[in-house]
Amino acid sequence: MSDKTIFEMIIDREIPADIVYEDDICICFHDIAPQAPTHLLVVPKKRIVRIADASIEDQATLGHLLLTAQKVAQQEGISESGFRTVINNGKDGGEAVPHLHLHILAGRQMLWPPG
Ligand code: IU
Repeated sequence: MSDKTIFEMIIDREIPADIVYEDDICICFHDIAPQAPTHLLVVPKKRIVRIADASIEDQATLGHLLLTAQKVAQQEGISESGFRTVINNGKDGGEAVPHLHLHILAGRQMLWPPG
């Protein structure tokens, strides 16, 4: 029984995903249960469990996730109309998968406060 997260299995191509971008540090693919017309996840290849568990050694990786969101937003044509980035952390934050990931949501008007 593998103790990999579902995202590590996607990174290792053990399960399929609709991948739109990949480099040495992260991968980006469409969320399987989209909450907006465009819903992408940017996932570091290094398994940082959640933002609360990140350390100073992860600083470059964390910055890379945001710049990847910028790049993918341009690539996917959602940069001009706008998009939202979200990181869910822990139970009250709505985290379901214990492998850090940045949501990119776009294609409809986002609301505030969020649900
Ligand atoms: P969360 O921030 O941990 O709540 O987000 C996990 C996301 O991972 C959620 O939006 C799921 O729809 C998504 N996801 C996925 O894209 N593919 C999967 O196989 C599984 C979850 I499991």
